[in-house]
Amino acid sequence: MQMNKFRMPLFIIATILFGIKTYLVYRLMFDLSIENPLQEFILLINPIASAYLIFAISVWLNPARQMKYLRWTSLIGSLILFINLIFYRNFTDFITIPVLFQGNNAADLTGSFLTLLHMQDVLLFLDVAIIWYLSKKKFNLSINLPQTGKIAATAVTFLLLAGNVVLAEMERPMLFVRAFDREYLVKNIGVYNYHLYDASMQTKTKAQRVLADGSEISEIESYLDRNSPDGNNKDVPLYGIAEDKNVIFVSVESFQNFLFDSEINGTEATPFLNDLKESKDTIWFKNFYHQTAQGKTSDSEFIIENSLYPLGRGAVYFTHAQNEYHSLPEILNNESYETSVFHANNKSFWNREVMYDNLGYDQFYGEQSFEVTSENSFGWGLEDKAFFDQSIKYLKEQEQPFYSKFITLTHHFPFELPEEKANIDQYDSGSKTLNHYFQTARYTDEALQSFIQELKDSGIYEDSIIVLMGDHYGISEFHNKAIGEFLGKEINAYEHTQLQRVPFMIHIPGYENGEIREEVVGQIDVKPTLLHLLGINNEEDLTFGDNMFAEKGKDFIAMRDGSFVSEEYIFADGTCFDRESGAPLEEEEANQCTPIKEKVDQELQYSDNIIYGDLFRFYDFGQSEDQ
Ligand code: GP9
Ligand code: MN
Repeated sequence: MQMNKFRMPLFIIATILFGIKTYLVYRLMFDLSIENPLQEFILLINPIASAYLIFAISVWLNPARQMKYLRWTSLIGSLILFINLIFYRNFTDFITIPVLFQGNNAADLTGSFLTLLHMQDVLLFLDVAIIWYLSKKKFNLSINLPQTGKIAATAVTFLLLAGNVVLAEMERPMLFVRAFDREYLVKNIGVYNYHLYDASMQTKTKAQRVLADGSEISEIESYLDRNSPDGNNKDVPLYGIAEDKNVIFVSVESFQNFLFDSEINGTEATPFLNDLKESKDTIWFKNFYHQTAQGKTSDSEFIIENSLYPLGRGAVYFTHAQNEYHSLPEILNNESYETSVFHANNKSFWNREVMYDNLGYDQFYGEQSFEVTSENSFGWGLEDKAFFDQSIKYLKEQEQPFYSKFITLTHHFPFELPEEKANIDQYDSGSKTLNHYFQTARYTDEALQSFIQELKDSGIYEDSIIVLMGDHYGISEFHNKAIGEFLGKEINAYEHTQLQRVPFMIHIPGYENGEIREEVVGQIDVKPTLLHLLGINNEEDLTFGDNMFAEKGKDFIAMRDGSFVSEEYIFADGTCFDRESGAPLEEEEANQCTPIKEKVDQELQYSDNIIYGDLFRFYDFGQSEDQ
C-alpha cells in the first residue's frame, strides 16, 4: 500500500482530536459562561495544551508502547471528562477530591446515573475510537525521534503550559492563589490541569493535617483564656437583649465607611444607611474593621462564623472546607434556631455549598432559588432589590427563631449600574471605579431600605434584630490618588488602614437606646458579640474575638498582613502611628507598638495552626457540639 510521504505522528493527531473534542464539550455540553474573546481563546487552547502534555510523553517510548500509551491515555482522559460531565449535570460543579469521597455525593450520582446520561455522550469517545483505529501497526504512526527531538517535543509542553498560565493570569489575576470558583479554574486551565491543581492542594492540606497532633491546642487554649476570655457574663450590658429573636444578618458587599454622609453634587450617597446608623434603635460601631484577605467575602463570612482569622494565602473556604469547626450556625442550631444563607450567586462560588454544609447551615438559597431575568439582573447577577424582594417568601417559611444571613451583590467591583437605575450622579475623578462606586452604593442603600420596609410589612421586623456589616473594602489601593482627592487628604499607610473601616450596626427594633460606639472592634468580635446579645452560653468556645460590649480582653484588631489597630496606635507598613492624630511616631514612642505586634503575630500564627492542623478535632467544645 502506498502511504503518504508525510505522516503526522499519532501523538499530534491525538492532541488535535482530543483538544478540539474537549473544547466542543466545554462549549456545548457544559454551561460555562464566556464573557470575552480572550476567555474563548483560552478555552480553546487549554485542552490542546493539556492533551499535548499527556500525549507528548509518548515520544520517549518505543513504537509499540507509544501506541498502547496513546490508546489508554486518550481513553482515561475521555473518561475523566465524561465523569465530570455527569457530575456537572447533577451538581453544576466540577469534581474535587474531597467532594468525590463525600459519601452522599457518590450515592447521589449512582442513584441518578441513568437519568444523567445523554445519547450524545457517545461522541465523547469518538476521538478515542479514531485513535485506537489509527494506532494499528499498518498505519505506522509512531515516531522515533533522536534524543534532541525528544527533548524539543517535551520542551513544547512547557511552552504551551506557560502560555496557558500567563493568559489565565491575564484574564483572572491571582487565579491560582485565590481560586475563586472551580468554573473559573476550568475555564482558564482546563478540566485536566484543574484536577492536577486540586490534587496538589489536597495533598498539601492532608500532609499538614496528618502531621498535626492535639498537643498544641491546649497551648492555644491557655493563650485564649488569658487574652480573649469570651465566656458570657450576665452582668455585661445587653446580655440576652435579643434572646429568642430572629437574627437577620446582612453582609453588605464592598461598603466602606467613607461612604457614610458623603455627597455627590449635593446629593447624599447613602441616605438610608446614614439615618439608620443614628437611629434610636441602632448601636453603631464606627471603628469596626474588616479583617479579610484573599478570600474576600468568603473570608469575612469565615471570620464571622468562627472568630478565627482567614488564611494569609488562598481562601480558607476552599482550602479547608473539610475541617472541624465550632461555628456560629452550629451553635445556633443547637439552640433551636433555623439557620440559612441567602445569596443569589452560583452556589459553588467560594466553595460555599460545601463549606456551608460543613458549618451546619440548614438552608442555602443560591442563584437557583431566585428568578433571574434580563430585566432584574446585570453585572454580577440578580440585583439587590429583586434579591431582597424575592427572599421575603423564603424568610416567612423559616421556623422562628431563625438566623438568616444575606449577602448582597450589586455593589461589587466594577460597580456598574444601568443608567436608568442610578439615582445619583457619578463622581468625577481619574478613577472610573471610584466614579461608579457611589451609584451602586446608592442602589444598595435603596435596596436595604425597601428590605427593612418589607420586613415590617411581613411582620418579621418586630421579632428580629438586624445586623448590618460591610464585608471588605471596595476601593483598592490602586485608586489611592482618586480617593485621596475625594477625601481631601493623601492616602498613606495610616489612612489606608483607616479606610478599612466598614459598617457594623446592630439594629434592635424598639430598643430606643441607640448609640454610636467608638471602641476599636472588628469582624473577629462578631461571633462572641452576637452570642452575648442572644444570651447564649459560649463558655467552652475557642475564639480570637472579644464581646464588643464587655471589657476588652486584648487591645488590638489584627489585620491579616500583620498590621493592626489598637486604641492608641495603628501599625501599618512597618510604621507605628498615633491612632488619633495619624502622626507617625518616633523611635522611643514607636517602641510601644512592638509588644502588640508580637502578640498580633503570635495570634495569627495560632489561628493558622488551628486551620492547617485541623486542631479543633482534638478539642471538646462541651455539650453544645453534638451535631
Ligand atoms: C460572590 C460575592 C462576591 O458570590 O460574594 O465575592 P467577592 O469577590 O467580594 O469576594
Ligand atoms: Mn465581597
